[in-house]
Amino acid sequence: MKLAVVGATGLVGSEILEVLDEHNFPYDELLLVASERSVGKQIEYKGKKHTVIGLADAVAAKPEIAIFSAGGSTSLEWAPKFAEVGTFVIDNSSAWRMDPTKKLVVPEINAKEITASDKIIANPNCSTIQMVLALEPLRQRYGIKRIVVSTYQSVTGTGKAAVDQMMAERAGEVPQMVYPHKIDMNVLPHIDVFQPNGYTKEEMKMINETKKIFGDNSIQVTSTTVRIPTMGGHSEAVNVEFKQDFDLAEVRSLLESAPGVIVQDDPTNFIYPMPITAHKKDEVFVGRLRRDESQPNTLNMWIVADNLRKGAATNAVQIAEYLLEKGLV
Ligand code: A2P
Ligand code: 11C
Repeated sequence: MKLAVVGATGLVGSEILEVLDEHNFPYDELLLVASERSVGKQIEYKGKKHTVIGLADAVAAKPEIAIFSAGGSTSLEWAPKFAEVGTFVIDNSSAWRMDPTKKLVVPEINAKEITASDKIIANPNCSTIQMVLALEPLRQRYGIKRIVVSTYQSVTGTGKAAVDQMMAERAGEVPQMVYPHKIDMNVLPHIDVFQPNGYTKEEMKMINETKKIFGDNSIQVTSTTVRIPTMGGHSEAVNVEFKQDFDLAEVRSLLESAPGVIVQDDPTNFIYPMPITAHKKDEVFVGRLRRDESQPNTLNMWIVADNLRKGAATNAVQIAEYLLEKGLV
């Protein structure tokens, strides 16, 4: 089994390598792929030196699986070339997510939709993944009418250059500006580009991807996505209106038994999810569970996950694991 990691030199790419190692993902050959700038560079991984190769050489090697995290334009151009030689592409970019011919997969929710002919499989946006994973057991039990979400997102979601901007500001150096404003000691109500309807692209991703993953266009979703000067994970305040009333103790127990979800909800002991504790963890953490007393059938919750893990690398590796488990590869 040949496995390619495309974008292996990037933030998500290196997280993918870490998760593959932690999960003991089985492969015979690992191809590390990046842009022409990095071709020939040596990367030490699991005690072995790997030489970075370019995309054309990677296609020629016909890997069974390629996990892509090299941006949308690379995916648009290259994913079909891999698919043509029989590779399953698991793509972290937004390039294919809303294509009706492509599956948008969070394994715990809808991996069973994947068939042998799904050669390009889309990994959802990080802020969408953590929200839908925590909502899924509640959706199954009560049905969802409407979701109102506000996010508090880590600078790691933008990439390495954004981390560098924040750290340079913190050190009193002149930063290379990635954001249109200072990020340290600040909060930006702006993630990705503004759309004609006044929402940002990140907000529209949360709205559209949620409906696609749940396979339900009747769910109403509205979103405000915000960048905060933190690392380690994205946080979300979610207000969800169900179709039926719920019991708070049952909500807690449904979440406690949901795969990939950990409840951290003990306010008297100041226990609730935080990016600092979610960092480097594969799970999604949920807390601050409480009834919205302003309207019926409505719950408030706080959801945190490492955006580079379950929001990107872990979810992609889990899709690859599913392909192996089901004998699709
Ligand atoms: P490179 O390091 O050679 O630029 P990040 O989001 O952290 O900046 O990482 C982006 C990743 O995508 C890097 O591994 C980067 O490689 C890779 N990448 C960017 N553009 C291309 C491209 N045109 N072809 C292949 N890989 C690319
Ligand atoms: C962020 N959610 O935090 C973005 C990063 O569509 O995969 C991931 C963008 C995407 O900035």
